[in-house]
Amino acid sequence: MSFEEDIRAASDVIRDSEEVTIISHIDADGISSEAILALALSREGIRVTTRFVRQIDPLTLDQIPSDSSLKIFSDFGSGQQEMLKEKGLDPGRTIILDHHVSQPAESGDGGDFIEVNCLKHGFEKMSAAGVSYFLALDLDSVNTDLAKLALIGNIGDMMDREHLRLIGPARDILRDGIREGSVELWEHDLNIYGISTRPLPQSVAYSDDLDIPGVSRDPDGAARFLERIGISPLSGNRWPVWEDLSFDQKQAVSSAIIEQMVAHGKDTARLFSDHYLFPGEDRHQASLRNASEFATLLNSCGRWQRPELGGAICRGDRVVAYREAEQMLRNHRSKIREVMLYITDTGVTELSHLLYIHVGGRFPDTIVGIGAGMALSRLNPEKPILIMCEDSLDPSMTKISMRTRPEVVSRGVDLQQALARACELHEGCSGGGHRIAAGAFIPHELEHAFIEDVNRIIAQQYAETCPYHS
Ligand SMILES: [Mn+2]
Repeated sequence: MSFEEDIRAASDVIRDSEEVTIISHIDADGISSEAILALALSREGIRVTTRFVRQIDPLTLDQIPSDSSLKIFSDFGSGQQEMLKEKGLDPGRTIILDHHVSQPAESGDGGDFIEVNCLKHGFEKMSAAGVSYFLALDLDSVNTDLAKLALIGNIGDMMDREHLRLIGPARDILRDGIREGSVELWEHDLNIYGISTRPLPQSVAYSDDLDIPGVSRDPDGAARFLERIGISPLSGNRWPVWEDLSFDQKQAVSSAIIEQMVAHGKDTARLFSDHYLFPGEDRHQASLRNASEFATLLNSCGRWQRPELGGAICRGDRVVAYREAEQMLRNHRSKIREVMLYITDTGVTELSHLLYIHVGGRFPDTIVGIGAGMALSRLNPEKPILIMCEDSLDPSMTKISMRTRPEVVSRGVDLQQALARACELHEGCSGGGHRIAAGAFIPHELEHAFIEDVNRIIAQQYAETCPYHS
């Protein structure tokens, strides 16, 4: 069946239902995906209840009511079909909307869930929010106003990072958003994060993708660099954000950065990327004014066990939920900074093909991966980083998070595959994710062997991509 036919099969079942339970993931993609589904289904007069969970496992599956409602799993489920079957979910009354690698039961028993997975149709650069959006559109073409939420989910899952723009069906969602008026595309703009909230020197200094001599990882150097081109703090000594600059000022900054990079022989291939702006959002609520910062806000809600707060913001709450989420975002940022500083101060252990560190129970396991990603740009960005911590739900288990950079992925490294392969070698391990960021849960006592395996598998990945590499 084609992607469209899979969508149609799912929407037919939904139309015939009076009551739906959505089970969604707690990250930005899961939260926006849930909001798209809940809004679209409510518009059809369907009663919706939602459960947000961190991952699908026997424990979280117990939270799902065993009533007659249609169950929709979003942002997971494809890889857990056997478990869903074991838990007694009726395949004919269960829809899976996912974009992760599908693992139907080997017996062929259990692969009969109603599944819409864009990855199966070759759409690698679309997330669950994208799948949910196309489903919403199939229910009613009026749902194009949900395009904005779909973009947030896609950006939250970094679907734009490899090509520095959205491609494929995600690009069609973007077109809907622009046509509908809620989205503005800034094409081929400077590849920095925080264009609506971050003081410019910070934004330019901490771009993951740019290596600008004298500027990168040095906000003071970045400030001096900007002042030389005539960009200076506004009144009250506050630096403008990228969004505040005029077209000419942006041109001046971009040219100066190119000049500086070229003069030092740096690769400028990742200098520009697309930005997705939301002009309808208030400037005083700047973290909602572009897709990547909006996604960060949703992620922080999920990571601090308040996904429903993110859900309320997706549904339009700009007062109570927004205020609380902003507070959470501030806390989120300072905690991630603590993780990052802990990693850089403590130092990592370096193996031939990865860096690793164990942070024990010092930090919430929901943010260590992000902290590791931030630390990576200050360590040896050539190698992926693997961070371990205690699993908050089960202290006998270790949670593993891995992060790397787009250049490393383009050389053949696939973290999702590396962790999945290592999990196959040991009992009681489970893992998943994406090429650039992935995670796993393993029994505490396997840590050492597991890391050695991951290191060896990554070495193999390099060898497979570049067989003559010495
Ligand atoms: Mn996702």
